[in-house]
Amino acid sequence: MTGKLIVMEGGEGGGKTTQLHYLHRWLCQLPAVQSLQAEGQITDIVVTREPGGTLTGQRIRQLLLDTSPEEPLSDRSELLLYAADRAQHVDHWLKPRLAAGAWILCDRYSASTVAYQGYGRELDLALIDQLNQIATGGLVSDLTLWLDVPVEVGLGRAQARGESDRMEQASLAFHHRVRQGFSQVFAQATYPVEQIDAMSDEMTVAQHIQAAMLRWLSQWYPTHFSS
Ligand code: T5A
Repeated sequence: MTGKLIVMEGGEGGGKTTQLHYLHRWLCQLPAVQSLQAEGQITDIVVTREPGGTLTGQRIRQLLLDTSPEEPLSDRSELLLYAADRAQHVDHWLKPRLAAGAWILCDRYSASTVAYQGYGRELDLALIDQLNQIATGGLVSDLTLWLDVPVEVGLGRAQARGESDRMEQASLAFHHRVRQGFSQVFAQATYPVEQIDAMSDEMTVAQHIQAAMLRWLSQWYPTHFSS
């Protein structure tokens, strides 16, 4: 793989989607990034998400987030649908672009399944680990940015937007377990993780993310980014 997979993770309303778009705009405007593009070291900088990064994934996303399904989704069905979405995304979207040299900014990845289905739904963590292995085909992120915010604050932001989806409607206890799950997963992660305090206003959070990115960019591309 010659590109970079940069993942944004966290609970509801942490501001991942907002920050992914700020990050995308900021990266595209950096002179050092433009040089890397001119030299052909980066082909493209693109944004995607899970669930729903592919056409098949968009259909799976509808099944997962529908608030009034014809029949309730069981927890195991939910787990398998997230895994199917990821397998499709990895094979048909992420791997080909990474192989071509793209930087991919991805809204959620495998840690979400451990946090939500493992800790939130309390499904077997070893089974989830195996499923993640199958779904990712071993593809891990080059950098994960964990936007951490207290559960009540994040849910409050998500609910202030209006309608909530099926996952947002889960109990407060569920979302507390999810936050605990992220903290456990990232404490044991074998890939780089930067914890970002997402309590501040959007611009301050964006600055924290940019500072974290610059630390990694100067490791990855020392000739283009001075540390
Ligand atoms: N899921 C996903 C699993 O259960 N297992 C899995 O394996 C995977 C991959 C996805 C759902 O699926 C679950 C997790 C999710 O429940 P989604 O719609 O993609 O559904 O949900 P989220 O990823 O949670 O997206 P949200 O849009 O709800 O949250 P974001 O992206 O963290 O937050 P964002 O940027 O949309 O902001 C939310 C609101 O807060 C405001 C924004 O303007 C917006 O109104 N905001 C701020 N307000 C104050 N201060 C800040 N710093 C703010 N930043 C944003």
